[in-house]
Amino acid sequence: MELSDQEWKHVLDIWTKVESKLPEHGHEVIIRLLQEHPETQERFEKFKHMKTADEMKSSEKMKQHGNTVFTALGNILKQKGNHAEVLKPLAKSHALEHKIPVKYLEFISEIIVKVIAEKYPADFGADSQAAMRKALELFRNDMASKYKEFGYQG
Ligand code: 6CQ
Repeated sequence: MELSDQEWKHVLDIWTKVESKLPEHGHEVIIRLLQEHPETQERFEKFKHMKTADEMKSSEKMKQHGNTVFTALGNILKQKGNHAEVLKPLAKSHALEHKIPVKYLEFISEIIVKVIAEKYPADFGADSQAAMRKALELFRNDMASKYKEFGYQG
């Protein structure tokens, strides 16, 4: 799977907007992930005790994790598909240490697109959304093949 130059431009243009509030948007994605897919909450030692969305919203630690996940994702997207080197340590930790199935990567991808669409409706039209979905699918596919190299079926 490949993205055209135009598709990468869509992805990176919208990402510039996301970067203006990177920790906040990342924080929101985590809250939505844990609320919509409670099984994912079990994977986070630091967050699994949290019971309400309000508790999650007021958590500075969760906001820092929002920054972590979105900084890493931005670094990957900016490689425009040539992300093997950046992906390898991430695939290794998510396969062997955190044990994150590909299904959970699908959950988070869908939420990322939804959250960006809500925040930037005027700048994230159908073409940009389709391009972002494709970039996230490429990311997931490459994570999944690295998972297998590390012996995790995901
Ligand atoms: C991740 C995901 C979210 C928030 C933060 C990280 C939503 O406390 C800790 O040390 C956390 C260890 C950890 C766990 C349990 C961790 C580290 N992740 C998870 C779980 Fe990942 N992650 C995901 C990404 C897909 C877009 C990206 C870019 C990313 C980055 N991670 C999960 C999880 C559970 C359901 C998902 C779907 C997921 C996806 N994650 C961690 C990172 C980075 C950069 C790091 C720290 C370095 C490392 O590799 O451990």
